[in-house]
Amino acid sequence: MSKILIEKGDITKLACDCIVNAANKTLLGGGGVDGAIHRAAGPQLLDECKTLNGCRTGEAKITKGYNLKAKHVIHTVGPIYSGAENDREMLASCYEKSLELAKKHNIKSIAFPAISTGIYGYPKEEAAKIALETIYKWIDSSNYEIDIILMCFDSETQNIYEKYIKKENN
Ligand code: AR6
Repeated sequence: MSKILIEKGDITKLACDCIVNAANKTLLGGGGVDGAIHRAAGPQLLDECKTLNGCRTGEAKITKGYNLKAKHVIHTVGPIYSGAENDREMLASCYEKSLELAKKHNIKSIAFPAISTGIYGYPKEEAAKIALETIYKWIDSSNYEIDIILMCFDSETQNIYEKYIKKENN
C-alpha cells in the first residue's frame, strides 16, 4: 500500500529515490527550494537541465540527483498564483505528472515540497488541499506502490497538512 508521510526539514538532505523541485519554466535554477536543490546537487544538475528545453507550467521532467542523496530529481513548474480557476488545475497537474513520471521510472519513494506556496504565492491551505486530493486520487487509480513524503519547510505548512490528512482519514 502506498503511504503519505508528513515530514519537516530540508528536502535536499533526504535520502529517498527522488525529490521534487518547484522549478520555473526555464529549469535553469532560481531561489527557494530550486536554488537549494541546485546548490546541493552541484553544477552537473544545471548542465543536464540545460538539455531539457525548459518545462511548461503543470508539467514535469526528470534528471539525475548528482551530489544529492536522492537518485533523481523531478522538476515541475507550479502556477504563479493569480486567483484564476486554472491555478488549481495547474497545481494538481504538477503532483499528478510528477507521480506518473515517478511510476514510469520505478521510483519507490518521492518527496514533494509545497509547490507554488513560496515565491509563487499560492495560499498554503488551498495548495495543501489540492496536493492531498490529487495524491489520494492518484494512489486510488494508479495501481502502484510508492511512499510519498510531503516535506514541510515551516510548521505552518506541516500543521495544515496534518489537519487535512486527519480529515481524509476520518
Ligand atoms: N526544503 C523544503 N522546502 C523548501 C526548501 C527546502 N530546502 N526551501 C524552500 N522550501 P519556493 P514556488 C519551501 O519559493 O513558490 C524559485 O525561484 C518553501 O518554504 O521554493 O513554487 C523557482 O525557480 C515553500 O513552502 O517555490 C521559481 O521561480 C515551498 O518550498 C519559483 O521559486 C515552495 O517555495 C517557484 O516558486
